[in-house]
Amino acid sequence: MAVFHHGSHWGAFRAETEDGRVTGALPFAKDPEPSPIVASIPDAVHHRSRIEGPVARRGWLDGDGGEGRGRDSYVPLDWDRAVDLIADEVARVGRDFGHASVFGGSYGWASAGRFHHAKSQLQRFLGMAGGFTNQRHNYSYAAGLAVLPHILGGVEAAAGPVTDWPSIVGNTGLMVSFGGLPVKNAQVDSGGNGEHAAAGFIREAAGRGVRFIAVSPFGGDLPPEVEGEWIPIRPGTDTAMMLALSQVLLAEELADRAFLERCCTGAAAFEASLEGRTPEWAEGITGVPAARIRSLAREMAAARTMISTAWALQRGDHGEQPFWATVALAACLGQIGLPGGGFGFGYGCVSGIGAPRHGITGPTFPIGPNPVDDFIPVSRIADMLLDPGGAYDFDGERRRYPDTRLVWWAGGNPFHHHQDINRLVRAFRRPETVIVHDPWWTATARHADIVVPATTTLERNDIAAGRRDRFWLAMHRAIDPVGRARNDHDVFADIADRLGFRENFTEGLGEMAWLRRIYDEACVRAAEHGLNLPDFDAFWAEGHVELPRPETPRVLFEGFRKGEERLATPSGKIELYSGHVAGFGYEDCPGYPAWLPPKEWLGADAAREWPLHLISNQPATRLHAQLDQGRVSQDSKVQGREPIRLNPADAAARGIADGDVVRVFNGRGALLAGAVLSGEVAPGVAVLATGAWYDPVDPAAPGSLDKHGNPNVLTADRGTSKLGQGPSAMSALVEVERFEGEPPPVTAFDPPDIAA
Ligand SMILES: Nc1nc2c(c(=O)[nH]1)N[C@H]1C(S)=C(S)[C@@H](COP(=O)(O)OP(=O)(O)OC[C@H]3O[C@@H](n4cnc5c(=O)[nH]c(N)nc54)[C@H](O)[C@@H]3O)O[C@H]1N2
Ligand SMILES: Nc1nc2c(c(=O)[nH]1)N[C@H]1C(S)=C(S)[C@@H](COP(=O)(O)OP(=O)(O)OC[C@H]3O[C@@H](n4cnc5c(=O)[nH]c(N)nc54)[C@H](O)[C@@H]3O)O[C@H]1N2
Ligand SMILES: [Mo]
Repeated sequence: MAVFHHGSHWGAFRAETEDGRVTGALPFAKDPEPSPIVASIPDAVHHRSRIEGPVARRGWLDGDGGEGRGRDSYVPLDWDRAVDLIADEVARVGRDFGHASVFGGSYGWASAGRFHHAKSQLQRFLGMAGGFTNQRHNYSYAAGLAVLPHILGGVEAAAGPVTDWPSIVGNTGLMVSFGGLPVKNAQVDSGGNGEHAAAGFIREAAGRGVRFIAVSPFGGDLPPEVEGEWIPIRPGTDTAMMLALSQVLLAEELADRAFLERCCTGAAAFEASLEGRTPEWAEGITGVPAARIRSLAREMAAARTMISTAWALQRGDHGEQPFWATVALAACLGQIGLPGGGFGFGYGCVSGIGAPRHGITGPTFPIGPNPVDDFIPVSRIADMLLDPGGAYDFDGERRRYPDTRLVWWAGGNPFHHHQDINRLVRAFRRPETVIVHDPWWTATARHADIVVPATTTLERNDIAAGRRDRFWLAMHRAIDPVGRARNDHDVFADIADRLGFRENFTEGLGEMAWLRRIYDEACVRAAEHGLNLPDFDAFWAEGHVELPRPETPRVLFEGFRKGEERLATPSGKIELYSGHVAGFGYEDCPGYPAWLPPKEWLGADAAREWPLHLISNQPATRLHAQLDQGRVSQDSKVQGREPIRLNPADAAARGIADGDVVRVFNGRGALLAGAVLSGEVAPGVAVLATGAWYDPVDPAAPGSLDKHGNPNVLTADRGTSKLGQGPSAMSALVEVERFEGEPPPVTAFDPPDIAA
């Protein structure tokens, strides 16, 4: 048996191998709280769902115009032919339609390794091949990324670094979290995660007497050890509660008017907009008793209060508003810029939000320029494909969708991440060619014309270095490539060769030379911060480098509060009213934080037909759709289906028992899931995590039942507003019924038909 240092989004680990197979994944000794999910990695590496070799879709070779995507069989290719076909397509589309017709946004988490990062490899390649249409922002907090620059002059409050946990542990009295502190999510961080510290800091804070309150439709969003208070709320209504809390603070003269005057602009307009926004008004919307809203406002004013709002809240209709209302509420409390006070977005949402760290950028692979400057807001992918040339609004601009001919994805899974998959299926039939690189036969790979089998991280050397993590991790190659899989980089280098720019793409460096170079460049940045790190050979042999924790806790907006810094907003202050946003004239995003009812919520007319609000949160047992084949995810399934959590009263009213297979449906689609009854789910709410692989009963039938439980067959494909155009997955109403009869077997992990 041999052992290899390795890193991943789930944490650092030591891979054990025997006879060329990965047999185990043991946690990293310096990680205080390793994630159990790493145990799934060996299962996935050798799973039957791996793509054995390059293939082309039969209908595409026959010129079917895209009709057969998602249900066709495939023809095996040798690598030379695959590379030729791809090179010819890029050249043809660029020549005949222009490079904006190549869609290379390729959103997705890919793997943690910074060199073999699939999307970066694709985008570097496409930049050199003539350019591509890109995607802007992310599915995580797109509405926040659009609105926060207008309010705060930047996005630090959501992307980090925020006020760190040591500042909270040492100073906070009360932490009020909208959406809770979902530590299940702190098992991961993008790009690598040597230290899982968030849950430990939360326990330490509780031990020091910090009181925790979670406002959420799901009681499981606060770790039980902190013995916090759960205030159930109707999904999608937090803005109303935040406005009412602000109204109480101002009406009862508990607000810090000096702070509002000195550090904010638009406080008077904001206060005027709160006319009638009382706790009684908010109770009718949120379901939270008016008396509790009023008493909470007083408790918040009496303590050093940190407000945390989960990223999830802005993933809904008018998702800009809960973020803006959070800022306004914190401004009324006047503790922004004080240790342990103010607000932050995303505590608990990934491992590194609030983790103490230096601002040193770790090793990164250079992407290079993109000669095409066109982009779409990240989640407008189906709109783009269905409506070439169509006009839309985005953050003050009137834009048009490009005419997409070639879609190329490496390192992402839109048939996991995008809303309204049945619409996406139609959209994916439109382009002339779809190319997908992935190690596994995901639903996205099944919708491709040319499928490129990528290695997994264990089949190559790399470096993980999460931007929010203190560790840079060596990822040692542990086994040979499985099947005929190849590294994305090597495939792009070969395509570049056909197109005449291999040297430019590789810079004449091989894998290890690249790792050495990007490590050395990061060491230069570290030295500028006064840190002298070991040289590459020492790092590679040791398996990791640890950056020390900074000595002083970080406080977001400290310098601004002290008057040492201006914010990059037009006023230089926090904008509770934004003349700029108001000037866009968007009815769905006015110039101040406002309660605008979502299209789908429990107070909408539509709730008479679809009476349950579906929360599709992040899975505790995997990362998105990654590792769904592994033991941790598989052990959580109910009769092979993704578990859906229902309130026992809602289940009883429908004759549903724990462990039943249920059909979940609305006007957009239907799926099967396995019922789990839980008093932690507020009445009228259903919780079904994302990430079960999409598995239609009949891929040829539009809107076919998904046998496995991917919530995105039910979610709506609407932008959050004209400002952010972010994904609004959390605004979806559904109905649930017991599924009668023998449920069809799950076949999501079986490869499609491939000709012998
Ligand atoms: N309903 C609903 N939908 C959501 C969300 C939600 O809360 N609710 N959350 C949204 C959010 S925040 C996000 S970030 C997205 C996540 O969506 P994605 O990031 O697209 O999801 P992943 O499953 O992580 O997809 C990454 C893909 O990269 C592949 N991959 C890994 N390593 C490599 C490699 O080396 N090479 C290649 N070529 N491929 C590789 C993996 O196999 C996997 O298929 O989902 C969004 N969708
Ligand atoms: N294990 C694991 N961890 C992950 C991921 C994963 O796939 N698996 N994905 C990672 C990614 S890409 C991201 S962006 C982050 C996302 O982090 P978040 O977006 O914060 O994660 P979610 O789990 O979607 O939502 C957190 C909680 O918000 C609550 N919530 C939902 N809607 C509402 C609402 O209207 N009001 C209130 N008050 N609460 C609401 C839900 O109960 C949910 O459990 O997670 C990251 N962490
Ligand atoms: Mo995300």
